[in-house]
Amino acid sequence: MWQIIGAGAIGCLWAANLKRTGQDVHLVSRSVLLSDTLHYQDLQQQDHQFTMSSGTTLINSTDPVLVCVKATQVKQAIQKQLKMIGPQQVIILMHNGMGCAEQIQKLLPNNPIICATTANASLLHAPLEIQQTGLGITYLGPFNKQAKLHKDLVRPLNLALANTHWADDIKQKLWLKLLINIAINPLTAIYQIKNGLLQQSAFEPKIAAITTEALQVAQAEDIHFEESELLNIIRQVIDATAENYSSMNRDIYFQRSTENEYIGGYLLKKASRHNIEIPSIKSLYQQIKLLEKQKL
Ligand code: KPL
Repeated sequence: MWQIIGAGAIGCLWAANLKRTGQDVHLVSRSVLLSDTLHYQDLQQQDHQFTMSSGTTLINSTDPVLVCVKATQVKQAIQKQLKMIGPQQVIILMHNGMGCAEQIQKLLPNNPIICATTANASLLHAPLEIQQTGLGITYLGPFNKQAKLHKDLVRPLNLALANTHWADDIKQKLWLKLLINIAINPLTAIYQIKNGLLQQSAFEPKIAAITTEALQVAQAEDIHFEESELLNIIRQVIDATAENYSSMNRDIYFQRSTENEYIGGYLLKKASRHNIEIPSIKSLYQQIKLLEKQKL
């Protein structure tokens, strides 16, 4: 059985596709869900319904736990389930941004911790009502040495959502996502625009400066990308998601807290450790912080 913490767009997307492929799922949400039916519309606009086991706590201390809450909520979500989590239970963290695995390792020093990143996209229209909006690649990889024994978990996950792979170099994959997120998310949130508007030439020097700074930090962390290649990837993501609003854009729009601390904030912490100045990223970070405060 799979236990999924987080009944948001990504948690429900995995729940639906695991159920679709005959796998057992228990969904853990922050508050009690009023229905036990998960409504799922796939990319072919086919509607599916699944009867879900759900609750506010995990139901066993052995089956793997897939954590699909935002970076800002990961620590709290795990703390809430701490008594239930067994010493060998696998914890899979799937969210934007970086820095959560270190927090969870402190809470659960002996558990296998797997980090994951997905480019699958879905929209949560209402509780337990989702629509898949994009197909993408998912990587899982070990954060600690205990996790290296659990490579087999990708098989059932890949059955649920194709293009799910094990990556021994998960750190590289997470950094790539971070570098994409830092180039797209804060700008689209500050200017309240769709990703596609970043194609305008006015944003080119901004994106270039952000990328150069972020790459300096990556390099200091022994993560290497070719700058022109990375800019190409960022452009491709902007084109592929042109009609979408980034997650940070939506968070600011709906006055929710953002993943700023785990994207720009993470880069700033690493930069300061290596004595690197990253003024463009610092400015984006501060502007997002200000926008977050304005909601109060
Ligand atoms: O991950 C994203 C997000 O919106 O959080 C994309 C679509 C890649 C934009 O950065």
